[in-house]
Amino acid sequence: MPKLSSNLLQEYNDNGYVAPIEVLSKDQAYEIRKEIENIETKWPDELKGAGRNYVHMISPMLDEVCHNSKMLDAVESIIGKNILICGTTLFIKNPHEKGFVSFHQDAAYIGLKPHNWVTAWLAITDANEENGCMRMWSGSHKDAIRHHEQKYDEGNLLTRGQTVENVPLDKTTPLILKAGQMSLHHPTIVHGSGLNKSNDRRIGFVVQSYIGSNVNQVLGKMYVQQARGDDAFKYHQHTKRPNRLMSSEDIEIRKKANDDLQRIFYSGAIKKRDL
Ligand SMILES: O=C(O)CCC(=O)C(=O)O
Repeated sequence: MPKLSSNLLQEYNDNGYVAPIEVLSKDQAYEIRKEIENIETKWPDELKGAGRNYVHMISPMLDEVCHNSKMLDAVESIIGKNILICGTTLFIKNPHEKGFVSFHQDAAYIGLKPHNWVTAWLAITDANEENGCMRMWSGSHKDAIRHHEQKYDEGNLLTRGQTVENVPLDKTTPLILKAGQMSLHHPTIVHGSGLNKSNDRRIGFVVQSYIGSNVNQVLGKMYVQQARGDDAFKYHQHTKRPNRLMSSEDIEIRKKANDDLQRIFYSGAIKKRDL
């Protein structure tokens, strides 16, 4: 199936997100889960805290996912044909842990301008209300950036616990996905997610985000890969794609990229914390 249909594109424009979009089979998603868990077992420190970012730089399998044509076709319908991958994040919630994501707008702290970008959330496991799927406040992307409290609260998977307060829960929609499906969301939609109350992990692999090549990073430096088209603007550092798991060269570049990303995430913050 090529690009997003006009109905789905309309849905994205009206609601600020669109889902589900079929990307991988359940078995392919399971292979990715095994890859993530293999890295966690063999390199236990690599995916912790800030290490949950830029995993596509050290794993050819996760890199390949970012270049998946079904994802890129849908993304192209939204941001046009010159597409860069400017980051990835693993949002993992283990059972019986206190992980959650406060309601926030990505554009409030990511520093990417103009907002010609879109975030792809790929379910590696099923994501549902029991295990803490994302909830979207439909239509909230049409308003301006809201005030975010910096709460630094325990269990919050966002660096500083950025929070839009008083979100009407009854106006939010759970984004239920099967393993292998993805959602796309707008830079300014208010969204968050609750606790994992199931007995299994909830794993999302998130391309955060796909950006048009006209998008600059106004808070710091970003490391990108060309996914489609070209990059006439040359705002960002281009990196090569990994050709084997955890090569020392890739680990080193990823470390630099992560250090720079932390500077972006903590830009203007009053303090830092160990996630
Ligand atoms: O995975 C989650 O629960 C939240 C992810 C998120 O906030 C995002 O992808 O922008």
